[in-house]
Amino acid sequence: MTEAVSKTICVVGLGYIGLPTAAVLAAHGAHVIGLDINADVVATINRADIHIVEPGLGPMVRSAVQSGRLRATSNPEPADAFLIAVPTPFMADHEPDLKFVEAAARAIASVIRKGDVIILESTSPVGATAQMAQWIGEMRPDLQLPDPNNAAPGDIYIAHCPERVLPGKVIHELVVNDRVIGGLTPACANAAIGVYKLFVKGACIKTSARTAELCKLAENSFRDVNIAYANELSRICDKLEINVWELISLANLHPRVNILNPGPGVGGHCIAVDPWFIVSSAPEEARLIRTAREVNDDKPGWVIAKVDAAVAAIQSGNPDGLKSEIVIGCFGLAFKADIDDLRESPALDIATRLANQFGKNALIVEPNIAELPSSVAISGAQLVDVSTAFEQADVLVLLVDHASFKTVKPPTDKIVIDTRGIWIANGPSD
Ligand code: SAJ
Repeated sequence: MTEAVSKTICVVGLGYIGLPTAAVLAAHGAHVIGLDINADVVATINRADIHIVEPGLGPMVRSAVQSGRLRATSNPEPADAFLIAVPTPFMADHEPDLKFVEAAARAIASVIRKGDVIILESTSPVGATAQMAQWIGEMRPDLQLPDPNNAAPGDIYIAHCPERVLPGKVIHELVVNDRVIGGLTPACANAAIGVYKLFVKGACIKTSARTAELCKLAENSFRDVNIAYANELSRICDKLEINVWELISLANLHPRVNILNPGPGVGGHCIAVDPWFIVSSAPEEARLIRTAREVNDDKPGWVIAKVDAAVAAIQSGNPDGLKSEIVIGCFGLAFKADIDDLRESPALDIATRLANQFGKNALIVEPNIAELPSSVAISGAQLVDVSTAFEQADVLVLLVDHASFKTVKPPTDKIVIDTRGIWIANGPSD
């Protein structure tokens, strides 16, 4: 892979990772075909528009489409390289579900030509890249697959290069982050490096596909374990009546301590999911990783218990009052600050449970969405602005540290449950 201008790259899956990657590749001179099964997504992109919120993405997609360097389709077309960025969720038993990877691999198989590079970017359990190669091989018995046990080169190159970008900073991190590039064979890794060199300014580091797979899972599990520590501390502090935010800021003065922030739980399609892929591969060994997942998954229930206690306190102060008159304000639905992504969001989980209990008396403030999700019980709640919730709610539950929430102060006569530590003071001021 040399000149970007002569290369056609197909990005499979135009979601939170695929679309920015497609746009960045196009901005660096590649001809990009975006492949997605969703006709609405394809139509939106071909209108030079976007269907997700990510800073800087809109203008980039617009110019990529208008310049003719990016085009979306639902029909696989030949390309020099294929980057697969489809979801890898888990099933009810926490086992990884590779059905979207399989569908993507089978979809592109018929258009793969000798010399093509196929890269799995989706976060995957160890062995998934080899499995993907097998699916391609089943569809294309005419192609010699790369084989780590066979010195002869394959007809195509297959690699895993996990995406590592932080939602909210995707456009920047796509270019500057280092990439771990794991080939089924060293030749596969080299070919994949050629693709990333088109747009990555960070280092492109070569390894095996299996190591790259576990590397990504280990990164996100590291963060999950550390957030679990913060979440556990917040429960300990609550029990001991100590301000956890003050405690953490004091502990972090130690030069080798860096405790993360407690919250309402851990969300997103990555950190709340990926550690389970390690647990599933090594259940006996992954004890800490499993416990961290459980600690973080328990946190929404703990927040609900706090709301229940606040409601009980209001009722005990007003025995004639009806529970149905109590109004709860939930601030934030996204899985983290300043994005619109609700996937695996603990805030959405908590707000949904409160909507189940309080119906239209559950007021939701989420500045990044125009309407409440229709598919969940939360639709019985009301989407309102900050001042309405401040005025009408008896209990204010801060769930997401959106920038716009940091600049407002809740009324002092309301009960505040601040899961992110932005409305409560850091400790004694004098
Ligand atoms: N969170 C806390 N406390 C913290 C930090 C985060 O409660 O101190 C919560 C957030 O509110 C959110 C969740 O954790 O609910 C995850 O947020 P995040 O910002 O830690 O991570 P993601 O999911 O947005 O992105 C992560 C990143 N991985 C790491 O930082 C190791 C990113 O680099 C990956 O590319 C991404 O996962 C991914 O796609 O795998």
